[in-house]
Amino acid sequence: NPEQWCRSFSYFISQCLIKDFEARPSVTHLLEHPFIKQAHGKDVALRQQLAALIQEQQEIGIIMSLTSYRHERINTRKTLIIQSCPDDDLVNLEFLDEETIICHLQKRYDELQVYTYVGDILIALNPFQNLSIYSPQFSKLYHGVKRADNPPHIFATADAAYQGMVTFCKDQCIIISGESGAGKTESAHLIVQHLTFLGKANNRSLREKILQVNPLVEAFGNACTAINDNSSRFGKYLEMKFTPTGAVIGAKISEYLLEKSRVIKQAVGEKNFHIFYYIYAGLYHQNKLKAYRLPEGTPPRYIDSENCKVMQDIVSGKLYKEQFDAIQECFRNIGFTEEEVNSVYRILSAILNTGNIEFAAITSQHQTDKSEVPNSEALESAASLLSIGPEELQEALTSQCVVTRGETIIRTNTVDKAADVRDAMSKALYGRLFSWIVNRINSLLQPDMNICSDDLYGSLCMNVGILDIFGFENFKKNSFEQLCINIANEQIQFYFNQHIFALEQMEYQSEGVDASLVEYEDNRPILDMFLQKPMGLLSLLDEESRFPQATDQTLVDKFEDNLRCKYFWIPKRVELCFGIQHYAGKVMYDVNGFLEKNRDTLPADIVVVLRTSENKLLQQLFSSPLTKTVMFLACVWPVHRCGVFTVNVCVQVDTMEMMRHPEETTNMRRQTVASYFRYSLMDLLSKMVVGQPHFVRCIKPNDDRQALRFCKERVMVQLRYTGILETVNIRRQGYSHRILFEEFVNRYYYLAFRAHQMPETSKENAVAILQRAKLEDWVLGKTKVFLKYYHVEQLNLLLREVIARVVVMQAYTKGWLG
Ligand code: AOV
Ligand code: MG
Repeated sequence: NPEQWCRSFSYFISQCLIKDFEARPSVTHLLEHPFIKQAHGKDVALRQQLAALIQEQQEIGIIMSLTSYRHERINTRKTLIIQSCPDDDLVNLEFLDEETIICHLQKRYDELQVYTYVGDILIALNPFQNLSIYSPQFSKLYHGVKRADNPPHIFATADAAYQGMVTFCKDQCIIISGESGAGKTESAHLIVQHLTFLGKANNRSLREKILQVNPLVEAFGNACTAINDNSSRFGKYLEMKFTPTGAVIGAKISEYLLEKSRVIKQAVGEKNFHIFYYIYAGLYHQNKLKAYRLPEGTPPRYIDSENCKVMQDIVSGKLYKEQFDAIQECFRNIGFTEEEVNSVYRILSAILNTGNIEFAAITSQHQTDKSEVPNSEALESAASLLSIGPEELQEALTSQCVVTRGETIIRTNTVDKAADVRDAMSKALYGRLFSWIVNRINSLLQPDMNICSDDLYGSLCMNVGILDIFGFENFKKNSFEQLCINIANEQIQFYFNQHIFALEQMEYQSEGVDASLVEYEDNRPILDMFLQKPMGLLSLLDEESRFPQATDQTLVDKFEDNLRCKYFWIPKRVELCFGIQHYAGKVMYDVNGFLEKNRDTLPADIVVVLRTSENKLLQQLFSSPLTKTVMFLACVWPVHRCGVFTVNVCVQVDTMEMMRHPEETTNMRRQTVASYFRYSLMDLLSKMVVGQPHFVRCIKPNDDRQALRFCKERVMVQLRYTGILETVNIRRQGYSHRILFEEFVNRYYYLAFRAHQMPETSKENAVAILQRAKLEDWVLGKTKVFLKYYHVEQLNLLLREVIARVVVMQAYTKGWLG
């Protein structure tokens, strides 16, 4: 298959010539190279031919892998619509105090310049209005060009990641941070949009599928909160998969910590997950409420939240209905079968009906703590939608089997307990349905194995990951969910600090380079307070959750006794409450319900009943743990070594526990939300550290969601806690790229030497290249060249130009261009 051959060829070349340049292979060496063997092991003649070709045409090989994706680009960049200017980058400002930076950002915001650079970091102010800068025309503009050629843009960040990936065959990740409502999710959409453009999916349907992943999962994972009408209630890491030449071939999402408690209860003025309204409105307008046994007239209790005119919106508004249609379209396009979608709707309707099940106490002479379901309509509807028996469901809700000393006894549930079991069932159903949808999307968007069938190619796909999590939250009342969300944000901030400040300083010191060290706010002590074992807050919470007699009060006492640091305090006058000094501000947490939320128990009886279902999807949800590749990650920090992050991997007894599913452990040492959360964070981190990071810092200019309103104080606070001011400093003084001499010469020797010259990978040759490229202000360390971000940009651009020239020349001599 010539197509495939060509790809492996070009990849092979890029591998041996770009990655390990220094070992210019001989023909015999090439023949034995594992890549060639793997790809063409049996066909000796082909291997020989290939090896000879590679020998002869090394340059073309590099060129193919570097520029074949962008041949047409060379001459097409003539239409600049807008000009960039020097103050696009805060680093260029003459005065660098807070006031100047703020005024500068304000001036830009007033002119609708919402993006600004701080060196290679992008600041994105939320415009709170639709801007006309995201059209395909703009995509074309931000396409393999130097950053300074265009005004700052989210597309430029996506482009930088893409170029980094194709040029150096290295995974990339884009980390978007900012508080709730700052624009992370919108930014993530725009990045995906631009990456699909750059990665020219050869078939349109793949492109559409990828573009519809976000809307689909967000319908299930986003909801209206007090701060944001489309607030992410889960963390999402979307990896877009590319071939080595940069064609998009698939995608994969990982989800983190869905806020399941929202299914059963929402704060005043907030709503349930979008999908419930979409489906209720959609079915209402299609006259199908009956078919899904949903109540007409009054909406189900779970979506009939206080202060939200739900029914009015559903009946008169078109919005929900249109969104329902859009979601159906997403399901269909991505490739869900009719049957699967129908099962999803049935489960969602069952959850809504489950919420309407009520319990009443039966008071007879002997028993007082027994409950029954007085009105069986909701119960029967739920059971029927779940394809289980209504009696069995009622039994499982109102009683529980307890095994003591080999004897099984049945205990009845009080009304309150029965309601808890009901809600636990709804949460479990929704949580597992969500994970199933994500897994299903992943299997539908796996890179097409027909295109890249051999192992060689399969292992080649490269990623650009995009992280969009729930932003920092501080409501009037903050609960366990906010705690988890805010810890996740602490972790991202820590990662940012590590990258921007800590690594930079360590590197300067070890390389003997003089650069004044920039002070920054290290949030590691706060993170330690949360995550340390065994005395961190999450560990203490877990320990307390294991005592059946524990109460929220004993939990607070435990915190108070054990957490002794300035970031934690217990206020005097408020009960069941504690305060945390987060990197982004003080937050008071209300401990009510912490233990229950952390235990997140689903009684075994419910699982047993749900497993009897005839619905295939439901069986799947409750039969085995959903596939989540569990890695054994202890609570560790990225450790910096030689310019790359490594993650210590070790096995802990505790993580073994996580692999089991709650219902499979009968004792109290089951998986808690906190332990799963800790594991998720480490899993996420381990994904992020393998890639080259790019940062987008979203900033919310005002709290009223108004366009063109720039609230100085609010922006100032965000700039301070995100460390933007320090970032400006370090980016101005610092050298964001530090490359080993060896790697540097291998990468850029084309700029100063002829291809066949094979220069020694020495410090002197590195200097020769730098001089030849006419760069200034770089610094030499003991083993590395220290470059500013714009040096690298300049070098890459030069490299691409040189290569483009060579390819055209070679192509002529080979007669390829006629
Ligand atoms: P978030 O993701 O950062 O919050 P969103 O991305 O959902 O915030 O943005 C909130 C709202 O701001 C959106 O619904 C848009 O109305 C508006 N917005 C943001 N960016 C843009 C843009 N580039 N152009 C136009 N409007 C924009 V949260 O998920 O709550 O942390 O948990
Ligand atoms: Mg969001």
